[in-house]
This record gives sequence, C-alpha cells and structure tokens, in this order.
Amino acid sequence: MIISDELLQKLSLAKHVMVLTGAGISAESGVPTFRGTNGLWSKLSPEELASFDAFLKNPELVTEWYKQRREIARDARPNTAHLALVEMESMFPDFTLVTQNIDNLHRRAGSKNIVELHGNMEKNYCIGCGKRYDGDVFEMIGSFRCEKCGGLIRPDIVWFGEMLPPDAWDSAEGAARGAEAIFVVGTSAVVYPAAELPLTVKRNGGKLVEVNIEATPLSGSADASFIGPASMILPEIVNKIRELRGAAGRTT
Ligand code: BJW
Ligand code: ZN
Repeated sequence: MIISDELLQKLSLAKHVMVLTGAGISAESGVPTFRGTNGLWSKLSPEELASFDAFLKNPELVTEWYKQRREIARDARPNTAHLALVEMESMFPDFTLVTQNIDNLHRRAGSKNIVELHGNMEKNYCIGCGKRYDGDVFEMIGSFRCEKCGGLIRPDIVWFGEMLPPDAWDSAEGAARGAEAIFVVGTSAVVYPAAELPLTVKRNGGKLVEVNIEATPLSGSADASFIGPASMILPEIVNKIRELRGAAGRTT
C-alpha cells in the first residue's frame, strides 16, 4: 500500500468523512457488476431491462430479472470491504456512506448512516397510487399488479433518465460539500450525478482516495489511488488509520 505519511495523517485526524461505493465493492460477495467483461451489461442491454420504457413494455420480464438479482443479493454475504466500512464509521464523528448499490449489503454488514442514491431492490411501489410493497412482491401478493388500484408495481430503484430520490441526493451533496476526505470504492465513476460527488469534495478542498481494480476517469484527480480488490485494500487502510488514531489518543 503506497500512501504518503502526510495524507495518512490528515485522514486519521479528519472529522467529516464520506465514502462513495459502487458495484465493485460487492463483486467479491458474488454480486455481478454492470460494466466490464463479466458485467451484467456485457450480456444484457440496460435499455431492455433497466429502464422505465422496458418495464412498461414487458413488466413480467423486468420483474423476473430483479427477482433473480434479489435472490443473488440475498444469498450473498457482506465481505471484508463492507465490514471495514462499518469499522470506519465508528472512527469518525461525522461519517456518511453513500452507495449506488441497491443490494442492501452495507446495511446487512452493519453500516448505519447509509445514503442509497439509486434505491433498494427490496423496495417496490405502485406506479398508479404509490402504495409501497417491501420484499418480494410477487411472492407476497402473487401478482405484479397493485392490490389497491391494479397499477403496475415497480422496483424502487433509479433507472436512467430518472431523478435520484431528492432527500438522498441532498444528503449526499451536503456531505460532499463538508467532507475533508472521500473514499471512492468499486465504481466506474461514469454515472451521473453520483460521479459528481468526489469532484465536489475536491472543489471544497477535501482529499480523494480511490480503491478500484483498475483506473477510472477519477483516478487523475485522486490524492491516492489504490489498484486492487476492495476486500484487501480497505481493511489495510482502516488498520493504518486505526493505528494512527490510537497513537494520537483519539477514540472517535
Ligand atoms: C472493483 C472490484 C473489486 C470490480 N474491488 N473494485 C451528466 C453527464 C452525462 C450524462 C448524464 C449527466 N447527468 C445525468 C446523465 C444521464 C445519466 C448518466 O449518468 N449517463 C451516463 C452513463 C452517460 N444519469 C441518469 O440518468 C441519472 N438520473 C439523472 O441524472 O436524473 C436527472 C435527469 C432526469 C431526466 C433527464 C436527465 C437527467 C440516473 C442514473 C441511474 C443509474 N441507475 C443504474 C441502474 C440501477 C438499476 C439496476 O441495478 O438495475 O445504477 S445504472 C448502473 O450504474 C447502476 C449503478 O448504481 C451505476 C453505477 O455503476 P457502478 O456501481 O459504478 O458499477 P460498474 O459496473 O460500472 O463499475 C464497477 C467498478 O468496480 C469498476 O470500475 C471495476 O473496475 C470495479 N471493481 N471488482 C474494487 N473487487
Ligand atoms: Zn396502486
């Protein structure tokens, strides 16, 4: 792990810290990423499955696709990268974990202050009346039609061209404006507005640390860029910070 002592020292003394995660952090738990050679979209087109138009055209197919992905995520276990972020949360007085993932693994790992930018695959709502259905809706009511109004029930996630949940976006942007450091983990950083957040942190004088198995469009702006699996790198970073904070006598 190559990181300057000066940067490590700064990170260990920070009070306001945020993390932005993407699909790569769950890859080692067996949840597929989107882009890249084995990504979901190397075989399937997002326009056909992950858009509102696709859903209206073929709700059965889209519902079934999310059901399969929900099963994969439910069978998956949080890995050491998710767990390292739980420990990181306990180290800093103000810590925000912003995730683009919809797989629930951060919550299952034990992270608390989570902002879900792209929704959550365990939640659904009716496009007719807004009634909410949590969990596997087809299992629960035997249909993907709302029991109240007959409208289609869709997953509560953000497809391309859709707005992010305003509260989630406000929290994420607020955290980015005040963050002394952001750790960006396992995201290709090509999807906006999420990819804006690290740049907002930098513009406001914060440090950017990236963890990914390959370079991304953000790498050039990073103060430290770790190329390697998040499950190995994040626990190492957390250990280093813990040591330094211990040496400085800090608890939170
Ligand atoms: C590892 C690893 C290991 C692997 N360890 N690392 C500005 C400029 C250009 C375009 C736009 C813009 N503003 C908005 C747009 C349009 C659009 C957009 O961004 N398009 C670009 C792609 C061109 N954005 C939107 O439409 C957003 N809405 C919006 O902006 O609303 C306002 C608006 C309204 C109306 C009109 C216009 C604007 C919504 C974006 C919603 C994204 N939704 C998805 C699908 C969710 C549903 C589902 O899951 O099916 O969210 S897209 C998909 O990408 C998913 C992810 O959350 C998101 C990000 O992907 P992520 O997490 O980065 O995964 P990958 O696969 O891309 O990368 C994995 C990374 O991990 C790689 O780098 C690997 O190397 C790494 N890795 N193993 C560490 N072990
Ligand atoms: Zn309804």
